[in-house]
Amino acid sequence: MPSTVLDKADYQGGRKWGDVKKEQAKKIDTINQEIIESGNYKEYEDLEEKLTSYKEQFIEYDTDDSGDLDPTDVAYMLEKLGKNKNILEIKKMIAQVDLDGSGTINYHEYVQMMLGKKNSILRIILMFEEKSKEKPGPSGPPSVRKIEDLP
Ligand SMILES: [Ca+2]
Repeated sequence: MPSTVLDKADYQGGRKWGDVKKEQAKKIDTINQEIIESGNYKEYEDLEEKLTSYKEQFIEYDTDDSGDLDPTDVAYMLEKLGKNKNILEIKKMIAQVDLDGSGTINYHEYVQMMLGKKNSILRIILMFEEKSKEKPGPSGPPSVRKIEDLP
């Protein structure tokens, strides 16, 4: 429910805050378009759909709208996913996907983390979350794994 999230944010946080989020969404839309046109990740049939959901996640977790996920943002993200980690663990998780060594995760790094070949703890956690959303209810295969079991 992307648009309602933004609308609601707009409504609650006042105009300026909503504008910042919209501006960010626009920027990421451009990046997503470039990614699609680049032909990278073309093995993913639902690439556009995936990128849209990454955009929404990224904007949601970038709590200070800096354009990067810093350790505070990642802590917030993990907390929302029901996983509390200490700052050292979080810094280690970021380091696994921080390609430019900035200590934060920008959108390019986020996409690379989710779609690239390299595995990381953060990716496993996010993928797990994605899967649990995709297959709701008893029709899916029985799941014995719990989010608590993840590293
Ligand atoms: Ca970085």
